[in-house]
Amino acid sequence: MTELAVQFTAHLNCTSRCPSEMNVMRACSVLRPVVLLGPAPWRRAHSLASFHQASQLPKKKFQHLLFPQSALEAHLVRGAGGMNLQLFQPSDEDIARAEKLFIPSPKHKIDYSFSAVRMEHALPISQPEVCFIGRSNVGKSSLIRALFSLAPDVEVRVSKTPGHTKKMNFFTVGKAFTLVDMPGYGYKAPRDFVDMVESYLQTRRNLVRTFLLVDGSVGVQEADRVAIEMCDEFGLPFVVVLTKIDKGSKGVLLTHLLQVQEVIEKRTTCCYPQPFLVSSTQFSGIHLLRCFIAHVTGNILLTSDAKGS
Ligand SMILES: Nc1nc2c(ncn2[C@@H]2O[C@H](COP(=O)(O)OP(=O)(O)O)[C@@H](O)[C@H]2O)c(=O)[nH]1
Ligand SMILES: [Mg+2]
Repeated sequence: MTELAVQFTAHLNCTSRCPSEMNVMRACSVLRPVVLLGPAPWRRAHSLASFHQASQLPKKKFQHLLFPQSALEAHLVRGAGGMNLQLFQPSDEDIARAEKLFIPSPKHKIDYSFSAVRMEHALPISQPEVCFIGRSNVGKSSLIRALFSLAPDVEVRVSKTPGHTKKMNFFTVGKAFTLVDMPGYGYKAPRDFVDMVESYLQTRRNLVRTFLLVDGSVGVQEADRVAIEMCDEFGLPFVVVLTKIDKGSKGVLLTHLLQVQEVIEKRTTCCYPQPFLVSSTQFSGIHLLRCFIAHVTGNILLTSDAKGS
């Protein structure tokens, strides 16, 4: 285990589990968790889930919904940290094209695929993969649910209690890519988190981008710093996503955004310079993130006037 991994383990508040309980958990992990996942015909998409619906908003609101950082720019001192906020700037057409990937059809099925608690259970897949990691309760599952809100049959469980997701949950998006919801670290993280997540991040060949979520209402915590260092040490191309930007004041969010930018600039070499801002409840930044995922998985080429990565 690397030194970082040892440090990382120290951040986990592990609950002891008896061997038989672990065996049951492992055995269950290869089975489809029907209790949690399955058709949910009663679920309605968010009212701003589609680009078309969102485009009915007044112009400024629409702009802030697509590019939440634009609402903060007026508060940034010129030249002080704002320079990387608009690095990925797709056109409306790119965003609309990317959205098609997130809409299921008989030829393009979007579905929960399988869960795994160990790398041996993670079936090798050739299509590009993206994964979402972050502290428990940072909003991983909520974000994935928002990304998939145009596919209401995809059930992504969001819990009120921290530490719910103890497995890697794999979702397939047709033949285009797979998306993985990783177990959270920090409070109540599963004991075998390091084994599972570390080996996943180090060995998953088709992993094209790791999205590391940081709670925008609390800023970078020690466990986040360790995770950032770990991704960088592994040489993974990763992106920081600030979640829950609807919570708290603009001032607090701005402080945390500048803090994240400083960490990216001074402490990383593999991190995409622009942090993404999202609110899964208000749908801010979700359209942009869908487009970024479509772009990094090689599923869309940006129009020539757009700015890519
Ligand atoms: N206000 C707000 N709450 C959120 C947002 N995203 C998630 N939450 C809440 O944060 C809690 C943890 O979310 P969850 O997605 O389960 O986090 P996970 O443990 O990282 O998967 C839940 O109570 C969510 O309702 C958001 O964008 N805004
Ligand atoms: Mg979760």
